[in-house]
Amino acid sequence: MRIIGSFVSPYVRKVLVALEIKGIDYEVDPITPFFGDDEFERLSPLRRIPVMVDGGLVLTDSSVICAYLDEAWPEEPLLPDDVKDRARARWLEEFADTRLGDIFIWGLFYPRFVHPLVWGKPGDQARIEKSLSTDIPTALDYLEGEVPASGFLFGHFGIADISIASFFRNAAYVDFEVDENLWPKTARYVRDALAHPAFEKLRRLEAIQLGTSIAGRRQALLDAGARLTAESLGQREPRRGIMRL
Ligand SMILES: N[C@@H](CCC(=O)N[C@@H](CS)C(=O)NCC(=O)O)C(=O)O
Repeated sequence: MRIIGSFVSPYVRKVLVALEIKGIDYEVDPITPFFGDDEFERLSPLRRIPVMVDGGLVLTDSSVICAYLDEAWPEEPLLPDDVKDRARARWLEEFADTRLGDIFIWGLFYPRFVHPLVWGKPGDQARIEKSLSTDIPTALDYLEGEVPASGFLFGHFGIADISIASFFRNAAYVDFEVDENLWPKTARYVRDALAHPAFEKLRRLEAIQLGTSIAGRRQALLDAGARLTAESLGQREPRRGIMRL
């Protein structure tokens, strides 16, 4: 099982948490999508991460990959048992991937962190302002009505919890924390979800990915216990994405 994509991507993290929970062995090629080569583009026609390669099966999109993992390895299920709960879990996964992805990644993490790093100039400041003043508060108001006061959604830690929590890790990387006076249930829920051992294990690897120079990164990740692919689909020069940028 090969996962292509940086440890710092919320969508890659979602897949890796699912693999950890299910105890499936995997190797990572931790590339940033903008640095993917021609072979990456062949595997990922939208030039997006994560990509999963399992023997002859190639999948992109974190939700499609997690659904495959859950069907092929049904132990430690990611979805709840009840059919209506399953439907709601899928909706919250979709809400997280689409809306939280838009406001926390494209509206905050990308312009504050990725854009200056990859393209060498500041990201869209007006977009950051709009995210912080309007979009993020509105999404948190919604989540505050959805998440439980204790424990996780639908009784056990699953795909909705993983999908939602993953975006708050990236938010924290660009100094955003949920205000517990305004959204106390969400603040507690996110804190507890990100403290799950699978998220915690990955956080240590993310710290290395973020804090180590490119020259020493591979060895530092290996020393920390990451299993990396022998070959990488990364290249030196960035290319524009084809979906947005
Ligand atoms: N719906 C996709 C979204 C994946 C996604 O947007 N990944 C980002 C990295 S966090 C990416 O590859 N962006 C590059 C681009 O859009 O060009 C999924 O769930 O996997």
